[in-house]
Amino acid sequence: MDPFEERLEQLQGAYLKLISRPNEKFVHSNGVYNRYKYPVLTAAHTPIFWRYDICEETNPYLMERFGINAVFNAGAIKWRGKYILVARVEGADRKSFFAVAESKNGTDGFIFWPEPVFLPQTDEPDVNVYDMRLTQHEDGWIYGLFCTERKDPSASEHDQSMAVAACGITRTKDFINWERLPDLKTPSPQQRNVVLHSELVDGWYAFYTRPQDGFIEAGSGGGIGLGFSKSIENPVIENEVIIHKRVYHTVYEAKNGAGPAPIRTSVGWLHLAHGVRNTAAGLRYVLYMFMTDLNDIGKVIHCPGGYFLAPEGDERIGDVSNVLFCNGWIAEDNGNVFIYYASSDTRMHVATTTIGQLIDYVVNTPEDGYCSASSVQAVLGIIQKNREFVHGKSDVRN
Ligand code: M1P
Repeated sequence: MDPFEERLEQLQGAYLKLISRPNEKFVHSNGVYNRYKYPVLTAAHTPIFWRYDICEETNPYLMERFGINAVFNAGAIKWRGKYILVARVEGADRKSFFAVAESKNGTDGFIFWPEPVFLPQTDEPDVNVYDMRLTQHEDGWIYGLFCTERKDPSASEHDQSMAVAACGITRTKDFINWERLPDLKTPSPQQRNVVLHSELVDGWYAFYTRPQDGFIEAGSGGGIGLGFSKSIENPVIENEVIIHKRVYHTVYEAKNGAGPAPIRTSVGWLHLAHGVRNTAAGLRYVLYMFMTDLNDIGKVIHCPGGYFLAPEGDERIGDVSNVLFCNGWIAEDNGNVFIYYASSDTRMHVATTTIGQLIDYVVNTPEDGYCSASSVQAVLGIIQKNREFVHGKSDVRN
């Protein structure tokens, strides 16, 4: 066989094997969710015809012409019966863009649509875009809020890494045509991890924000904020209130940020967020949950202590190791929930659970007592309850 043809066949065979591989739910679970054996999206899931010029005349060695480095931090939505991910695709050139992938069952078989998203620019073109949060809004549009990044105009010539992060906004009805709206204006110098609430609040658009002083450090930006804008076509937040702040010696002491748009349940809004702490090995990103009041979305009514999901096994390793990040989940009418999370800024995974389990987790997991003695009290509480159950009422220290 012609070596070009042979190589092409090899590439296509490996790709088809990858996208048709059934996923397997791990039997072991903490009772809150189930992880799956294989990532649902990786760089290798991107179509061969994005990366290779498959014409023998112009690419006789069948070389990769456009390298894809990673596929991660995807927004998620169920649309027309399909599980849709709008993934962050990062090229070998470090620039990210968005691309839509769909699956019939939500846990495997994700296939990218033929072309990546063509996102229009604003009057002030951005350099990098990433981490889209999708919101099916009650106004009828599907919004995608993402981080838009530009070089810091105040950076000196010898500093080529200072950047300004802001919240970009786009909307669509078909995931093919995307209308770009002006970037969100807020009192904070920079913003990342901004999420649009799915309902209007007294006629206002509600945004979860993450104010930050600089590009990396949250600085005086105290945590996850909430702000309102009358208009989405000219989005301006005048006042930003911190609803879930960073706290010393928690999993979110260095930074935190909202994940996907919260899910409405009968008892409150379920939030999934990421928390960051610093370690000798660098930053560690985990996912944690909290719940806000149905009638006052700025009021946190439950917050389990500690993390909900943390990097495990192979998830620990990647371009930015020791990171879990989530900006997409899907809640179905039957109560099933698909949590799409990325590991180490490299690949996408799924975990499945139900609304019932998430409510139970959020309501009944002990809150963080902010000291070791409280942790011991929490464990003693469980031990005491188990003793009562097994032996009838008895003192915990017997
Ligand atoms: O590298 C980890 C994550 O870092 C940023 O998140 P945050 O602003 O909360 O620190 C983002 O760049 C995110 O994309 C990335 O996964």
